[in-house]
Amino acid sequence: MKQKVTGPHQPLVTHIYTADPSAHVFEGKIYIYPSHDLDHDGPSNDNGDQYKMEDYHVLSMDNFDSPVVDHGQVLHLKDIPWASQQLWAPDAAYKNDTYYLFFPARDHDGIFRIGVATSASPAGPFTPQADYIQGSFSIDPAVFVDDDNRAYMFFGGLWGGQLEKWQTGTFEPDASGPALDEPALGPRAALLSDDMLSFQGPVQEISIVDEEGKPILAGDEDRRYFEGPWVHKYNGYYYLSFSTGSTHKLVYAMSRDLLGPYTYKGTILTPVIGWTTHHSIVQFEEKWYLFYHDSSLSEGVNHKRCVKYTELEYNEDGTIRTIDPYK
Ligand code: FUB
Repeated sequence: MKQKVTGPHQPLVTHIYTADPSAHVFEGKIYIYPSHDLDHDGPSNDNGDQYKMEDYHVLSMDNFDSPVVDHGQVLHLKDIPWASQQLWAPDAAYKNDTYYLFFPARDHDGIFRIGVATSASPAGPFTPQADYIQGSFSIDPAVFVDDDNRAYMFFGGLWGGQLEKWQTGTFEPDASGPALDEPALGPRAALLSDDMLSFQGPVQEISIVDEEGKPILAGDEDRRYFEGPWVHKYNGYYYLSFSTGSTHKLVYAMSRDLLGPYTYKGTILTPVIGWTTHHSIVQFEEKWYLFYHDSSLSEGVNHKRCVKYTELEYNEDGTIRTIDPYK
């Protein structure tokens, strides 16, 4: 299935609902690994039960003037032995001549875990491992392969993503988040093993601080971490970008060290149509691009989203220019 791209801030495809785009350049082309939103009219709640996705498709483009190719279904819930429901935001990585698809899903106890599937091709299909990554939890994996070829997974999301329930290191079903005047929960990161199939190091919490080095607080909903982490590197700085959830922004923080602490810098994307906002940042040839989603294709239904892109620009000092998706 091929569809002509109509340009920046337009849906990449319209034949299915897509969200949570993780974009990468593999084999000289742009590959996008989105969630595939189910078209249903069931109720919505803060637990995210409306996001009941069952499979993944892979999209690709030769460049930004060529059609988008939908490579079809590359992985289905029924083929993942450990997963019971909700294939949420995935990411992909390349190493060892293999393409890896990392994805969250609820296990058979209803607890979000993160799994991995492999393929010889960036377009899939992907074969899942029999079990989830031991030690993984919560949602929204984003895998960053650094210049030294070491790969780290960043992950975690509040509310339906269950991050609050892991503050003690084990799953506490009734746990809630920190008090509003306490440091916000940060995303988690773990070093992946050389074969990319397990965690090689401990899961660490990533600290996000303000310009004075003070932790961003849980009540600071304009700046605190909510979900959807993404890490990229530009001019010697690591950039950690993420969704603020309840205030619907994509924001970012910068650090000289991959594992932080990260200093909060500002907003990348102002709120989109729909509750969630989720993104990735990728360089293609000389330019940088932001891939994101909104709910414009369904005229505002939160769980019927569409993936879009636009160019992302830096200021001289490395800060990112704020993008308004509708200007
Ligand atoms: O698509 C399901 C969930 O919604 C994702 O995992 C979150 O990042 C949010 O976009």
